[in-house]
Amino acid sequence: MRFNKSGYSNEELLHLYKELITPRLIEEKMLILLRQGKISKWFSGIGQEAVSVGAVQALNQDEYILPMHRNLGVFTGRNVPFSRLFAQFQGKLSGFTKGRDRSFHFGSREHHIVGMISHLGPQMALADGIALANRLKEDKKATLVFTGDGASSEGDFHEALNVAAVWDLPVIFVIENNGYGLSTPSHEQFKFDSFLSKGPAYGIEAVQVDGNNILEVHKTVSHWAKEIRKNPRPVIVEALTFRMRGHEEASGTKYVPKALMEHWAKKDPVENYEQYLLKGKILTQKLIDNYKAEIKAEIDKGLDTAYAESLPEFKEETELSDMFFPYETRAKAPESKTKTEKRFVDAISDGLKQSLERFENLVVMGQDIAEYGGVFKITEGFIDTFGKDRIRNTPLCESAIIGTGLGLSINGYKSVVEMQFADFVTCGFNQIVNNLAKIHYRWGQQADVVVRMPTGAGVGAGPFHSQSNEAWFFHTPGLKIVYPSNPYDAKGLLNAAIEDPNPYMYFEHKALYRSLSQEIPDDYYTLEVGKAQVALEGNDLSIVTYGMGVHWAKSLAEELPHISVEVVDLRTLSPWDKETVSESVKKTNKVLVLHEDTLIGGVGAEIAAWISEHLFQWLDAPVMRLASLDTPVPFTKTLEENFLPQKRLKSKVTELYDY
Ligand SMILES: Cc1ncc(C[n+]2csc(CCOP(=O)(O)OP(=O)(O)O)c2C)c(N)n1
Repeated sequence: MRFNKSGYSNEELLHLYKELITPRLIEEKMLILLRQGKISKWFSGIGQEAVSVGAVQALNQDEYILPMHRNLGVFTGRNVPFSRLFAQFQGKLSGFTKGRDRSFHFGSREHHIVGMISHLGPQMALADGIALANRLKEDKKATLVFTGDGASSEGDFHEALNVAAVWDLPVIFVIENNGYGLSTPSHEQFKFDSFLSKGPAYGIEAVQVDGNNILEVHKTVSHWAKEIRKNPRPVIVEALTFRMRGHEEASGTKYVPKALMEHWAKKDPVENYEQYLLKGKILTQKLIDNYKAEIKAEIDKGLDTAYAESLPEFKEETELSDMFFPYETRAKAPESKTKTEKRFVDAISDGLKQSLERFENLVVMGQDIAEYGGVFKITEGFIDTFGKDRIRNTPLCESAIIGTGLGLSINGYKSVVEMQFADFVTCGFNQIVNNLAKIHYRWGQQADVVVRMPTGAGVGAGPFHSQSNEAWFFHTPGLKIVYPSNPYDAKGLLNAAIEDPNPYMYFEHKALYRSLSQEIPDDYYTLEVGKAQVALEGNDLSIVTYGMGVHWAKSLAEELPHISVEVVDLRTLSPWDKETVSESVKKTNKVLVLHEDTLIGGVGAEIAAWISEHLFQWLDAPVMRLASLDTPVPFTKTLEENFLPQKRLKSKVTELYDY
């Protein structure tokens, strides 16, 4: 291995040496503890330390770095106290996740580290968002994210690189190519020889380094960090390296040919650098001994502190309240009383525009939303007022854009992400349910992102442009869900969702966009999230519903004047308003839960179960449900009309009334 120390002082060379041996010494200790059964799982980075250490040492301390599962050197390089690091590994309170997530699955804003989720690839889009925030602030910072060669097969890899390329985001994508993804060798993972070919493919630069050579890694990353701070753009750095131990300790390395192991053993990053420094008389055996003694003492001290701490006590209230960034939603009244008749679609547009005026750090992203104004024209004309930096046309990649939203949030921005149709959220599903929804619970990071969801059927658009999919998110702890049924609520709830630094799914029914108008305040206002509304008062029975269901219920009530129907519009699905529902059920003693989404496992199932359990003594009839058929949404009018529940509503309500 050839080292080139030109440009480095002896002090710098020794600093890198010390940084390089630190993760190695920690790992050696961890392996002993693992054998003693004192820790449960360990993902070893032995053999790969020069990549993490070289990279983290090349960045400034206030630049974000996004490590994966073998990047211990990033944490030691950012001076994360050992006691906290070990407490984290042991699931203790003084770690970073209050015992809620394991190993390296955490971030720390203080250390400008954003840890991974198990799914690997989604990490890369977060780097895009962080870098976008840096670009918008013009603060000349670089961001660095790691990925393995295995994870490069995930769609997220492609999406994140493509977005970074198109938007010239200052991100260093370090691909640690260690030849295997768990047991799968590279030739079964991809068909190309080197990640260098990915550079031209994305229209960006790509370089390759010997990932076991600390000076080469450090020099290359330093060079590119300087370059992209000055002239923002992404770069791929492929680091060739090798994992000397099993994927995780229990899985072993039997699948690795012996000769390959021996080849890489000779290239050990720590030993080679040590020998180089010894030969050059920059390092002495005495210094090595001193360094090692000092680090080992620190490790032992950190371990003692971590072991002395008991496991966190379970407090249900804390577990639940930590799901969200603490924020109280209060309704804000409009400043003046002036009102204008607005369609549903215009109310959303109005709210979004006023939120953009109010929050200078709000960025709106979506497909075709800039010059074109979005397929539903909600952002029409916005670029003239707010510019293309804040009203961003995105490539066609829901996952990367939602991940970018989270990255923006980490770096101080708010975002609204428009799904062109709610159906397409499936392509960004992982980022929503595993990243946005869980990040605050895991390590206290807010996800200040609103995902706008043009939803619903009745427009002859078939199975992939008509779905109601709120139940997928309703089942996921950590998301707030609002679903307005009228223009007034649409504007007030959108503003409220944007103000709140927590993740929101905002459902807007396409069939209401241009069919429903109402006088709404001209000024900015918000509505309280989590509050239902009695949309129609009645005494004989309650219909608990939301969205289009509110309109079906109200028109049926007109059709059946002999039945006094009460309609409860939930407006917010997560959290839903149990109090208003209870009051209504206690008054009418009969209840139908109605929604446009399909029946099985729908939102109505939860509400009906809750009513049955908690209001049983108030009921004069079984809790009934009505929803769409359990099929995809059909295209042709005659089929779609009968798929939807409206045609069955009259007989269901009559059945309930007669019970
Ligand atoms: C989406 C997803 N699929 C599968 C896994 C299981 N898994 C964890 S790590 C890994 C291999 C990753 O290989 P690579 O990206 O090369 O990183 P390395 O472990 O070699 O450092 C696999 C298959 C996972 N964590 N996430």
